[in-house]
Amino acid sequence: MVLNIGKEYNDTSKGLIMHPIICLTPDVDAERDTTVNFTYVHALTETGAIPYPLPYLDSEAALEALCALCDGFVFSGGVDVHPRYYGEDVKPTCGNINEARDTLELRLFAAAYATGKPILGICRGAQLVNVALGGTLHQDLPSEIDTTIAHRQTEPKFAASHHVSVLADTPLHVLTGVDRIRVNSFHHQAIRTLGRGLCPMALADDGVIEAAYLPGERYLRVYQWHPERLVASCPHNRAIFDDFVAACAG
Ligand SMILES: [Mn+2]
Repeated sequence: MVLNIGKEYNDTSKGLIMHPIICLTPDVDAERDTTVNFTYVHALTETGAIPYPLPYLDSEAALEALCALCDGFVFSGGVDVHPRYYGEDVKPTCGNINEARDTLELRLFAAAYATGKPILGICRGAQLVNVALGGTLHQDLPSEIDTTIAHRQTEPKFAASHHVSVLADTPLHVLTGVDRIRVNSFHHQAIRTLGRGLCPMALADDGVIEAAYLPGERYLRVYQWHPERLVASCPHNRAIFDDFVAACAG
């Protein structure tokens, strides 16, 4: 919620710090009960934001009203998006699907996108955002591309396991100033074709799109890896959250 008390509230030279409220998508169970993963909460609070875990809302009016109150949106990791949303049948290699979560997040995306406020997608969240913008996914990366990279790493989730190349002239390159970042990786799906307007921002060495963004004024960035688990160990991943939270506070 942006308090309407003017620019002074966000003027750090006066020791005042803005804490943007960021809507965080949860996992949804069969009862429509929701849970959030603490690592996202921690990354957001570490970088100055206040996470608001989204409940399952079946009222579109409530969802729109909530979007008006929040300063930004994080679409979090989780199970596979139903392939019907990109015009495919479910292949045997597709993983678990959560239709309630698909419904909630696709509704949220539409309402959030309409506000023009910053959007960050992580792992499933990257895939969800891509599909919401008309893109498609690999239903099962290991069986659909030729790769030697273990995108479902066996290392602990806080450990980086493969490199990505950061593409020149992208926001991630401007932000980090480096051409290569080591990232963690626990996904068996990935973006196959990019949604409307999305541009690649980082690629794995096998060509998998590991990050993408919308050029222009709007802040919409998605990451296939989990920067929220690397904020303490990697300044580049910390910068991803710092930058997003600053955009939400702006
Ligand atoms: Mn990967």
